[in-house]
Amino acid sequence: MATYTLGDIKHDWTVDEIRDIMDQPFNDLIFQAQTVHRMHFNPNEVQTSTLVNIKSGGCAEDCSYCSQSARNYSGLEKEKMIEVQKVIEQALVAKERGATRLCMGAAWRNPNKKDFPRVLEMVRVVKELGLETCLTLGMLSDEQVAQLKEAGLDYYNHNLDTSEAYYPQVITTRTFQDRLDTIDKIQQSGINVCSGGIIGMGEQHKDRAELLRTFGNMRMHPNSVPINLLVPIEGTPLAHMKGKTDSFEFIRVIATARIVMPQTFVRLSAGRMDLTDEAQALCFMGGANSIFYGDKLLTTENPEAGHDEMLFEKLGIKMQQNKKAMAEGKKLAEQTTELTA
Ligand code: SAM
Ligand code: DTB
Ligand code: SF4
Repeated sequence: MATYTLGDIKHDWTVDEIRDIMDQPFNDLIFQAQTVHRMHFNPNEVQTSTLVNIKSGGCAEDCSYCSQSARNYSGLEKEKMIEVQKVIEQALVAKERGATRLCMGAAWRNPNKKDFPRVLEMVRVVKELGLETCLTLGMLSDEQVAQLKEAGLDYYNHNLDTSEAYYPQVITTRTFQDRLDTIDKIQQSGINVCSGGIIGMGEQHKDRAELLRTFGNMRMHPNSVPINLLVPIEGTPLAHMKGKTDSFEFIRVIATARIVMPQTFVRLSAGRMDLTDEAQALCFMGGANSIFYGDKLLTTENPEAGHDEMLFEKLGIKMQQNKKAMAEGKKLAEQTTELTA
């Protein structure tokens, strides 16, 4: 018997409570998750973020899922950081398609001093365009966090990926505690935290419950929790995991995240190429209310924007509106002229 009320914001989850939620009959789980979802959100609205890879490949970390680690043999070329102009171009496309947030990712263990001013500039110009800004750059110094706050960064993404116990099986060049420390710094600065995980790396059911417990017991729940289905990439140590994850298990994790963190945006993230439209619809029923939107993730494919629009249409889902840009009343054409002049 549950000793809490569904929909309450609580920070003292036990792993047994989370497993009881996750393991109940599928229909009961989806019903509970949808009930909680409706207490805090419009059930027919989904937030959309578009990814831009601002620095590709050659990363010093050894994340065994990632095409961008210098230790993996995915065939991805190491590239220099892209120009601000390129970010503007991609931001304009994302905005025109209706995305509300631009998430800029870099294949770094941490940003270096030389590149950082350009990152700050990217935050400023994307904000100018009326999009919300998100960065994911690895670990940050206190000074860098303060500079990002000053530049007006809205969100910082820093995933825990898996349970503390399974973490060393996936990454050895940093610890779970390193990740928690960075998240804590971001949270203290007042920048919104986006932190999630990956399902399908060989972790067990209990590791997924443990990961959700870590998020659920944070002093403040992350503002958004991306749940990624592993994209198995040739040349990475996890390439053999292709086709190994049951989509119902993935949907169970999404629905459990919704119940554990009632006010958090739960993002149906990487891996949608391997999920049917019906499986994705079950994720939305289970309380997912955010996606990565746009034809590409960082280095791999994502469903085409047009396909997502068709799916939303079939489900009667509306994309969350870009209220900031609308309030400013700026026309895209005017901004394009201003920023590309
Ligand atoms: N280097 C930074 C870091 O690791 O924090 C930012 C970029 S990194 C690519 C962002 C996140 O993408 C990772 O933490 C991981 O959760 C996710 N990711 C990377 N490769 C993935 C894959 N093949 N499948 C699913 N998720 C993946
Ligand atoms: C997140 O949780 N997933 C995104 C974003 N945050 C940075 C990245 C997914 C990457 C998938 C594999 C690739 O495209 O390289
Ligand atoms: Fe580097 Fe991030 Fe990829 Fe890990 S996930 S190898 S830190 S880019």
